[in-house]
Amino acid sequence: MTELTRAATRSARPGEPKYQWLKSVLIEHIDSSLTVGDPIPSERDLAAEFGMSRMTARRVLSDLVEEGRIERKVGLGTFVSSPSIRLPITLTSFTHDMTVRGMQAGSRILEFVRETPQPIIKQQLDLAPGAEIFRIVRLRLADGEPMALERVHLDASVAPKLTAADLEDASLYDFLWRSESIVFASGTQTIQAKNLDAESAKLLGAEQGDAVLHLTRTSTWHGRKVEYTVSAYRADRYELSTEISSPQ
Ligand code: 16G
Repeated sequence: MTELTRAATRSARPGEPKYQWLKSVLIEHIDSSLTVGDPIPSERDLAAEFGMSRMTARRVLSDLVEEGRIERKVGLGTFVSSPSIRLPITLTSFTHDMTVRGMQAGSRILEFVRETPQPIIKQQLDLAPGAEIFRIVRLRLADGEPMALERVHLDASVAPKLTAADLEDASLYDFLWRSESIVFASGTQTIQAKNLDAESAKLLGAEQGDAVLHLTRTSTWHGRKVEYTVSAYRADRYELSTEISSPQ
């Protein structure tokens, strides 16, 4: 008897439909005994072990795939998948978004330079001639795992004392608040689906061509555009969510 069938026998409820029974047993087994990447028994093994039709076992597995609990890898089998992180579309920081999910936010700084911006950035931030920016490229981590690549362009005049050391595993938005009393109150954000290039894929521990959520954010402080950031979030780990309301 496998660990799974032992758990199933313990939790069997008389009269419960087989579909429901297998689904709750698998969810309980994934949550209590398995971790991301562990294999799930095949539809044929489940049907034999649980004394049900393959069609019922297939339906349960398909539902769990749809719910993001497990994933099928062609030719290899079915495995426990990483749960998606639901991100609200608000003006919060990466550190905040991970902290409220009980995860430890981190950063690897790949570039930190103060420079005269490219014309496109100058235009995005409405900068005066001669103005400088901080261009900061960071790999963002959650519990040590690469999650997103961020390219921040920050109007240097609002935080002239900022150094790379201030952002070592630390929040830019926290620094702006503590050091300059800056809190972004509004902005715009656009979201596109893109595929990873080879270099970004390597940094994110993904494959070239994998899907990413490409987010572009402009953040405003006292009516002034201060931050223009382009980020690539791993599409296998994130889903975006927003409140919706009627147009009236
Ligand atoms: C988020 C923002 C990014 C901001 C960063 C600050 C998106 C798409 N981007 O990742 O614009 O610079 O948070 O994070 O949401 P931090 O305060 O943790 O450094």
